[in-house]
Amino acid sequence: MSPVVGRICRTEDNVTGFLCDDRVTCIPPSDLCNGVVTCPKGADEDTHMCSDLPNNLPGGLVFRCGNPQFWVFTDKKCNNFNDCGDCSDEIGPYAGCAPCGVDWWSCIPVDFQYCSCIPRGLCRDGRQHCYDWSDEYTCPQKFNLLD
Ligand SMILES: [Ca+2]
Ligand SMILES: [Ca+2]
Repeated sequence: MSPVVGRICRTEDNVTGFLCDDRVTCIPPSDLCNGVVTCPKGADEDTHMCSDLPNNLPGGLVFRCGNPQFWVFTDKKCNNFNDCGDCSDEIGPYAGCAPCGVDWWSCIPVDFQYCSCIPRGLCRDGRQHCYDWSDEYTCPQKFNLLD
């Protein structure tokens, strides 16, 4: 039996995950094949599965970037970080991400690291993080949100 059949589950954080051999433990996809044993019996570091990435991974855990040569684990999609390198995991119809959450400010970032949201902690810190400077002039400081 293929080691990747019937491996899709839901983690405690409600993301699609990988089911360990104990059929109980559900781990985030990005814990797979990272050289660190996460499953009780080490199924997340299975030699065969990890030998030909991402082809031997359960398909439901892989997101193909705009450039199909690149891919990310599905828990890296819509996390506001530019994991694909071209932001295709954060912006556009294939990613299908929700708007920025409350801890994030929506703008076009100057940092390559982000795509369409920056952490609110970067607002009003005296440094430009949005092309339109809205992080310094428009974004309310976090403690003002409840005013
Ligand atoms: Ca991402
Ligand atoms: Ca800033």
